[in-house]
Amino acid sequence: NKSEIYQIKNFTDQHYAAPDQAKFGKFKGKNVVILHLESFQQFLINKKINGKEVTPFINKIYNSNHTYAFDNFFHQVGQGKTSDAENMLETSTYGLPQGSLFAQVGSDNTFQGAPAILDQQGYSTAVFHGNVASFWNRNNTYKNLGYQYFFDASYYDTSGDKATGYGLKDKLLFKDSTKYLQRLQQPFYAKYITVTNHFPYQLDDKDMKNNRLKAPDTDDTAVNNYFLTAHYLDQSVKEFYDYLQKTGLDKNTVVVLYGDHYGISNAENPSLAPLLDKDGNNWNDYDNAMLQRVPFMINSPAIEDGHVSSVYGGEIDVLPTLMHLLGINSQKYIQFGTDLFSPQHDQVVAFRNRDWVSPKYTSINGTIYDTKTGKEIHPTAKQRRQIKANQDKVNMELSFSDTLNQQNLLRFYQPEGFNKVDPSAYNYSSGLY
Ligand code: GP9
Ligand code: MN
Repeated sequence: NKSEIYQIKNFTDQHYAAPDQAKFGKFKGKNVVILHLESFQQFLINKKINGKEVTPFINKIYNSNHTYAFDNFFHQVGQGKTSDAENMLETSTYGLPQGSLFAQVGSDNTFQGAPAILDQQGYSTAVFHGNVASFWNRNNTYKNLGYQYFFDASYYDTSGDKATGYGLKDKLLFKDSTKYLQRLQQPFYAKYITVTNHFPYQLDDKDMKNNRLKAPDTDDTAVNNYFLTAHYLDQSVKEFYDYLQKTGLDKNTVVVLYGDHYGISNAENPSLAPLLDKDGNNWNDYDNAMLQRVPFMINSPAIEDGHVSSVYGGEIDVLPTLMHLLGINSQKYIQFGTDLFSPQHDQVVAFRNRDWVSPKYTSINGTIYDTKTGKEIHPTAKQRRQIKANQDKVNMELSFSDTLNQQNLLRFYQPEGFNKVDPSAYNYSSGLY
């Protein structure tokens, strides 16, 4: 009901983390490109297989002094997978305990997320994705998020060998969408959702021939092929960067790269383990949790002090982080994440099932581990208090987020100066002109 929204706002107010003033507004007015790297896990970064880097181009970005990268950044998705990741990044609220938020409430929900916020700062907004618009109910949800344009499969030639299971192959997505991107009014907020590095990790014969990486030979075919499609995705990203550089767009653009969720499941992790110099025969819940790390990078020529930060965080934290970099105050919004660069950033990372990771302790299935060593902890009374405080916060934020979205409570909350999204304003089949 209506009064709960103030309780929730009170909670997010108490957890608000003020921006680091040195970074606030650093990218004001710049274009933003979000590169959603499908099923891309952190272990791929700087990884060599049979003597060759799996993702040499993305590694270059990761290691560049023009990049703020994170190596303790976790995905936090539930059953909604890609769509949960999208929801967290765009709104800084969690997916739902069951199913996909996009699919369950996306058609009617009130959102106060990135596309609408940036639109109201003068940005044009667009999504590029090579699958059909109805997948994950994106066609409806994006209207409520306030996306002006959605270039789905119908905008590209996806015939014959141009697509794999989930749509247009990534290299073609980047190539065939430039004609739309170049017509977007600047500054733009553009999201690319890649698909080729998706289970079952298939490349056709031609792409296989162009793939110089030799797959590992574990006992699990999906694990082996994962490295090949990740390598393909890396080449796709490079080709897109070549375009940005050729057109000069790179100079006034910030690129955010992130992995949406795991590509290798917990059941397959023991087969993956030897490639990560770990013992698959002594594999436990803690090991699975540690593999939920995904890349998060912010790359721009405007960054000169880039480095890899070991701050703990997750997808829920992206929106306030990005808003602050763009010089937009986040305080009046209801957001469950906090700015990764803020000294007050909360490093307890909630998983959708209420497990959590923090720099010191990790709680999985009721067992507490030392995050650094992986050793099980039998906590002292003092440690128990800290662990309980972390767990309480995780429970509270997940249940507040669920109440907010399941009851569509943002319809009762109007941040000052923010205009409510009118979904009927958008028609995605009419194109740009
Ligand atoms: C489909 C793609 C895959 O359009 O985004 O979604 P996933 O299966 O990863 O949730
Ligand atoms: Mn996905």
